[in-house]
Amino acid sequence: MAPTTVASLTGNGISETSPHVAKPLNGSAKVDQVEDDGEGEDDDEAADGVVTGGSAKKKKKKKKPKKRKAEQSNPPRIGLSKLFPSGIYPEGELQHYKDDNSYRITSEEARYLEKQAMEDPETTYNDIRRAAEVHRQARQAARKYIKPGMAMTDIANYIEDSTRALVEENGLESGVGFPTGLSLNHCAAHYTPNAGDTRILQQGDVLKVDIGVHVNGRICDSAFTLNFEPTYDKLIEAVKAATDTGVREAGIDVRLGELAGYIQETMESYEVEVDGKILPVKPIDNLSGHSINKYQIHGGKSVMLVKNKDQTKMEEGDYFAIETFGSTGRGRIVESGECSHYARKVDAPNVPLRLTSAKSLLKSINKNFGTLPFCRRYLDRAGESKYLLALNNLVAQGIVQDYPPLCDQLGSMTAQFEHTILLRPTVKEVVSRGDDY
Ligand code: 57R
Ligand code: CO
Repeated sequence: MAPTTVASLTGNGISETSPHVAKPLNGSAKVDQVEDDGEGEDDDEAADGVVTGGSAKKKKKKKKPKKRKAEQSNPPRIGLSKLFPSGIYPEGELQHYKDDNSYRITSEEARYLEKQAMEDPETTYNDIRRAAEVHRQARQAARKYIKPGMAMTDIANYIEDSTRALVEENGLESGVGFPTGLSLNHCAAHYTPNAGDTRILQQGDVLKVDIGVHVNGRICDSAFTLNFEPTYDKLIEAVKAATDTGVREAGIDVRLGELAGYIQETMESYEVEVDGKILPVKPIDNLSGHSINKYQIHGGKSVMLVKNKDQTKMEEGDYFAIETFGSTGRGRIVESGECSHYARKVDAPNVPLRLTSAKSLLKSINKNFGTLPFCRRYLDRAGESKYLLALNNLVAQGIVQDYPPLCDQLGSMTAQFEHTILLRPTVKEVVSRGDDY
């Protein structure tokens, strides 16, 4: 794992001691230490049956209330504002910028800029960190819960019910960031069950779990791959390493085409042995990571997985999803199968809709999702029914984008890992890093 040091960002109010600085990432879900009113003490004292009579008893020294860590429930249902009464959420993993950008750590000007750059950065950072802590706690439970033999629909509902409870879902202020991706085997992205999907997770499946959480439109987008037998362990190891290379090499002024080259190099340095045959691990050359904007999952900058001539630079303040996909197949996806994923276009054309059902469906989409991605199950949940004609009409009018499942060739296996990173002026923060990946 990349070296991580929490540089003492003194001078801009973010000093070691300030609550902003994350404690080393420990296993258990991080929470604020909560005062223990000590009441319990007495009770259990009583509990151990020692009955003490009359006030004569020597004045017992009031024991200092012991700090007790409020734990997340299982399944996770405790809103994080209860576990972080300070309202301050932990910083992610900090990685220093490479040599030519190291001046940034010190220069007063950089920190001044940080202050000016965005509407109060601390608010934005804190929203991102709250979404990231929800992500860590929801996935921690999901990784324990998901077992072969389960229906994909139940797995989706388990994850989304956790996310909605932990983020304390509240309309467009906080909630699920996009449909829970549960793409299987040769399918790499954009599959989630629709109503009526009876698919069951199999022992030999390779499952990509892509979870999105947002707070005030700040989306934490992070994904991991699960397998339940060792055949494709090497494929998964390759993709985890390729994503960590992308995260480590990302930085201010880094060119997207070059970053893709570093990712490709790591990915292609692995091979997988399947039934005695050695298969190279290929980066999927028509999938990518992406910049993220407020309420917009794809912010327009794509980090491809194969070296290319894209001279576009990463910039100070950029917020990126670094995700890589590896395959034992062609290393190229095509759209295939029934569509579940949709999103209203940010710059949707304002065309008159003749279909009244399309008009009311668009109203519901604007009210419930705005430009955040959604899936058919979320329309069902919002009380919409018999909406397919209207939905396809909105797609045909170019108001809503459809995102069909993206799959390599049948028989191949694909894996994915993804982290969200924040290019702060002074340091790079891997907001979604956890002790799991
Ligand atoms: O991150 C409708 C969603 N995204 C959910 C996530 O890469 C996304 O196609 C979009 O729900 C919509 C890709 N890149 C080309 C632009 C080269 C895919 C794969 C990764 C994923 C899921 C993604 C992609 N495109 N947008 C974010
Ligand atoms: Co993504």
